[in-house]
Amino acid sequence: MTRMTSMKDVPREDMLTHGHGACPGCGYAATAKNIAKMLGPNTVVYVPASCLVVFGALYPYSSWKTPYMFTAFENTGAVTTGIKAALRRRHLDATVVGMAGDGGTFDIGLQALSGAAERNEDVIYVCLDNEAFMNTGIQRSSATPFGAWTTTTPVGLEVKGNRRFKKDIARIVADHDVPYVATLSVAHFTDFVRKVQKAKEVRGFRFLHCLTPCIPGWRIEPSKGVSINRLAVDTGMWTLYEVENGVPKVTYKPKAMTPVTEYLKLQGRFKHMSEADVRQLQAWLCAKWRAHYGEEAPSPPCVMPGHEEVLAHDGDPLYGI
Ligand SMILES: Cc1ncc(C[n+]2csc(CCOP(=O)(O)OP(=O)(O)O)c2C)c(N)n1
Ligand code: SF4
Repeated sequence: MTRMTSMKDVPREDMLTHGHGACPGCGYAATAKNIAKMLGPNTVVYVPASCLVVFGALYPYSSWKTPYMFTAFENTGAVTTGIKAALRRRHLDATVVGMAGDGGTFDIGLQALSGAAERNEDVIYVCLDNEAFMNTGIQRSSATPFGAWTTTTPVGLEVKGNRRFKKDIARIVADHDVPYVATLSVAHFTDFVRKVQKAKEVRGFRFLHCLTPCIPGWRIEPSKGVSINRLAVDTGMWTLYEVENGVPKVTYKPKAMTPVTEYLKLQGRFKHMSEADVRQLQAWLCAKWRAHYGEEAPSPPCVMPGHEEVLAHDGDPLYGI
């Protein structure tokens, strides 16, 4: 089968159309729209509680041109499974996709996600990762990066922002031995298109993990989302890879590692970070760089401070506030 590899091959018809209520510049909306466009009209979409449920369809209005369903927050894996089973029962064939936030995926929906992955259900699970529970007012999730301000990881005298490092959800899902897992960025659009197309073709459980900048949550300029996505890859905050039938492959490697400060300084959520915290985050990225790319991380920017001091607390994100 011919694969689409560039912007001009993307279908013109939108499945998530104009009239939705996302903030201008929302990376979540751009990603959902492009994925839905490539999956096409023969698709059933499920969205759990999240920004997308609010800006995409509030009864009696809807921006979806495909059949669309919403029930609850924690069950994307279970509901998509049920939709696929119902279609099969009626001898209908359609792509079934669930599009959930990071809170609904990394945290509250993890059990249903793991169940669907373990059963190798024939659905696509998309995680739109804006690195916090944005819809309810910017609370931390286990996708929130180290150092970020959120309303539940505030900036106090002793602790400044989130103390935990981001969970690697794509690796967790890949460890269920599913046919296809990939990480996506809209700033790398050819790679993005190819991965969605592959997910559409493969049968069994597919997981797409997408980095989606949030304007108020990241405290960024609406025009900066795509460049921030690109910087996320260049600094190692986001790695573009796929795992197909258990075989991992990096799909894009930056020529050089950009210091993480370039990424942090565009976003208000990091503006309080101390030099020690920035060094801590840089060290974590350097370890990640070695793990993903199988090569020594460059020095500079890689300098290793001690890890223990900052992580040695009782697990309460409000500790020390
Ligand atoms: C069981 C349950 N707990 C809490 C909520 C309230 N709630 C609705 S949306 C949301 C946040 C969703 O966060 P995320 O999945 O990251 O998506 P985003 O808002 O960032 O799009 C929460 C906590 C709910 N709807 N159901
Ligand atoms: S709050 Fe963030 S994720 Fe939600 S619609 Fe606005 S920009 Fe998009």
